[in-house]
Amino acid sequence: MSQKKAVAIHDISGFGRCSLTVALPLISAAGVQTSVIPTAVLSTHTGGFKGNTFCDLTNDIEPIAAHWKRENISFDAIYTGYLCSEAQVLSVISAVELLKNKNNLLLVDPVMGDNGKLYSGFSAKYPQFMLRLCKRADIITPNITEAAALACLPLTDKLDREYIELLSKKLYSLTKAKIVLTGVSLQEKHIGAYVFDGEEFFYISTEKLPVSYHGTGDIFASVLTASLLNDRSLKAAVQIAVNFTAGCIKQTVADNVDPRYGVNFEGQIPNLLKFLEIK
Ligand code: PXL
Repeated sequence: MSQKKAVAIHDISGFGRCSLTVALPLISAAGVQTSVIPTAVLSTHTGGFKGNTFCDLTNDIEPIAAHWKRENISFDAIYTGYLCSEAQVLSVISAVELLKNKNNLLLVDPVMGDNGKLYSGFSAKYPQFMLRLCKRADIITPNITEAAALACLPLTDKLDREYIELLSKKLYSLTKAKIVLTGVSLQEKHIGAYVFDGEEFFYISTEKLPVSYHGTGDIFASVLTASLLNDRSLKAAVQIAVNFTAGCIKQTVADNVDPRYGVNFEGQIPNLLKFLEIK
């Protein structure tokens, strides 16, 4: 069997364990040849450090994809994450149009916000640009804040199955992508992913710890991509991503480090290989 190939399209935040500094090691560790289109270079992510540097690579995105196309380079999966601006989303859509075919997977993590708010720097119009990319996706992995912004639905204080399923169905009707809602907590001590594949719903949860770290969404989506490329079903891949992310968070609580430094996924890579039965 030939080795699978993926391309991760994210920024590279030099410090802070998110975006490409997470996607590249995790998907590579899972045995997948992982290429990257860096969309920007930042000194750190934007979640809590002050005065980060920012070098925008929007103008390189489409030419990189066009070069690969001329070289007949193809991918089994395209995985996009944090994108810095509306113009950058449009460039990524152009790159996707060059790299997507009917056999490969496009997984879009529409990173835009959390806890009811968009991240700093994103305008109220930004979610509608991200929706255009989501419409090309096979799978999307929003959290509740991102899902509500994409679907133009108000957020509710009382998160229950009825709301989650309404939100998922609305997003599915807008995108026709499988919806993997992340960070869903229906009971105080549980958190997990609520999935709608267009036919059925399933919820895969784990113990919820009273902590919040940067980059956990990137770990989840990277491991989901890696597991799908290791021929796991969507259900099995979500289970692996939930278990792996929970293991990273547990380890980081034990490490007791600054939450802006991201989570210790490095120490959990042996578990990823175990989950994927890679020897
Ligand atoms: O983890 C998502 C992410 C990636 N890249 C940058 C970010 C964020 C989230 O805030 O700021 C630059």
